This record gives sequence, C-alpha cells and structure tokens, in this order.
Amino acid sequence: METTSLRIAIQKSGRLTDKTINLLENIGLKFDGYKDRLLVKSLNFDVELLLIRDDDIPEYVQDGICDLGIVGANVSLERGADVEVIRDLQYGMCRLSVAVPKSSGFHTMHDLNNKRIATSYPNLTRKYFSSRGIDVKIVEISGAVEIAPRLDVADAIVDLVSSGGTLKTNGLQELEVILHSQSQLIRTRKPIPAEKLDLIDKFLIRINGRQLAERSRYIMMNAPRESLEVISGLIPSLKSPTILPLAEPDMIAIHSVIPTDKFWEVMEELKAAGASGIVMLPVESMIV
Ligand code: PRT
Ligand code: ZN
Repeated sequence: METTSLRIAIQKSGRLTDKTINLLENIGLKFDGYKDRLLVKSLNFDVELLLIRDDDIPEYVQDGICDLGIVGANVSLERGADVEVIRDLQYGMCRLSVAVPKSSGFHTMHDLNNKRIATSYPNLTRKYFSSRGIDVKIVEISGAVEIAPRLDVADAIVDLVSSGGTLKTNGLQELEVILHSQSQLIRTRKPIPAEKLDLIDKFLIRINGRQLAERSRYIMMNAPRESLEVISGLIPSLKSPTILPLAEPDMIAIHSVIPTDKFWEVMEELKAAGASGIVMLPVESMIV
C-alpha cells in the first residue's frame, strides 16, 4: 500500500545534512537518530526522511518517489529536473564559477575559446559557454576539480566556490560567476493525494514561521512614557507595541518584534529618544 506519510528526500551525508536536520528539528520535528539510515520516520509528525546522495534528490522528487526534497539549486539545475522550487532556505550558499590559473594569462571569457574546462557540472557549463558563444571542450571530473589545471587535464575549471579558499590555495582566480546557489525546498509536480497536501501545508506554515523568526528579534526596552510616539516612529513594525507600566510612574516598558537589520539601524536613535535597558532576544518561530 502507498505510504500516506509525507516523504522528504535529504542529503545523507555532506555539507547540507546537519543544517537540514537542524532546520527540521527547529520546526518541531523529532527524529530518533538519522546516521547510517536510509529511511527515518519522525516521532511526532507524519513525515519520513529518505537519506540519499544529493545528486539523486532532484530525480526522486521529479518522479514522485518523494513529495519534497531539500537540495542545492546547483544540483537541481545541473540535473535538469522538472520540479517546483517552493522555498529558498538561506543556507548552503555558494556560487558556480569559472576559474583560471593566475599564471595562465587568461583575463576574459573569450580567452577560453577552444580551451579545456574541467568540471563536475557539465550541463550548466556547456549551456553557459554556449550562451556566451564560446567553444570549449568539457572534461567531466567528479571531484578535486581544482587540481585539473596543475595536472594539465584542463586549462580552466568550473566549480563551486564559497569562501574562495580552495581556489586561492590552488593558484586559481575567479573569472565569472555562472550561478548563485543555495539550499532549496523542492516539490514534485506529480499529483499528490489530498491528505498529503494537507501535511505539506502544515509543513510549509512551520517553515515560514521559522524563516520569519530567523529574520526577526524580540526587543524590550524601558522608556519615558512621553517618548512612546518617537520610539514607535523609529520602529515602523511597532504598530501596536505591548506597553507595560513600570514601578516608576512616568516610565514604561515597550516590547515588540522587529526585523533584525532594522534593530541595528535604529538602536542609537532609540537610545537618543530615551530608551534604556534595551534587550534583544532571538525568536524561535512566528505564526502571523
Ligand atoms: O555525497 P553527496 O553526493 O551527497 O555530496 P557531494 O560531495 O556531491 O556534495 P557536498 O556535500 O560537498 O555539497 C553539498 C552541497 O553543498 C552542494 O551541492 C552545494 O549546494 C553546497 N555547497 C555550499 C558546497 C559548497 N558550499 C562548497 N564550497 N558544495 C561544495 N563546496 C566545495 C567546492 O566544490 C570546492 O571544492 O568546497 C570547495 C570550495 O570551498 P571554498 O570555501 O574553499 O571556496
Ligand atoms: Zn553529490
């Protein structure tokens, strides 16, 4: 019989695994361990995780073997999978870039005409060079792409970059970015039974709540009652702040939730308006 649990494909063991499990735990899903297991059922939500290589995730979701998947955009695009991207997840940030040896004398993309490019991303690489009208020979390599020019296997590479440390260590420099990537929640385009759709809605509400919470902070401050209007003006999201009386008659406590970036922008102005004892706290989740 077909499972009615929501099935989500995630990376078994790699850069995205811990962050993905953290995200799922942060939205309240409990698991009894996941290391060295292929299928893991949540203890408190009707969901099961399929732990596989990231390269297989897009196809598993495309074919409806899994309803959802969490995988880097770079992998989904390289595999050309027909899936729906439903959320960017703000981790696993990287870029797929063209890089050349510093000593190569290559300065522009056109210098790479008729050259050999080593990559684990043959499809994205081919498409990109051809869209730029540059002919290249693609040398497909599954790992350690950065050493290909030194081994004279290739003249340049296309690889993922995050800090840029690997390129630097290998005497390479970035010429152009092909793609900015991050981890994404993807969904099958195959028909999904109604009871699973309901689970997906519930799952997405939790993801939204978590993403909103990550961008927000709970702030508390004390202020003279007469400063309330100025302070409210400084923090636009303070439409209806919580106001609490303090023991001192003309003083109040103001509580609200604001975007994190906004807090750092207005902090000095809040102080100038008379706010004191400003406390900023992380928010676990937010359902609006
Ligand atoms: O075994 P499996 O197939 O599941 O894993 P994998 O080895 O194919 O992938 P993995 O675990 O290395 O990466 C998973 C995903 O993490 C990638 O598909 C990207 O979406 C994302 N990601 C984010 C990265 C990086 N940053 C990254 N820096 N993936 C790889 N790298 C590598 C890059 O290939 C290069 O070797 O790190 C090196 C460069 O890093 P910097 O920091 O030196 O620039
Ligand atoms: Zn992989």
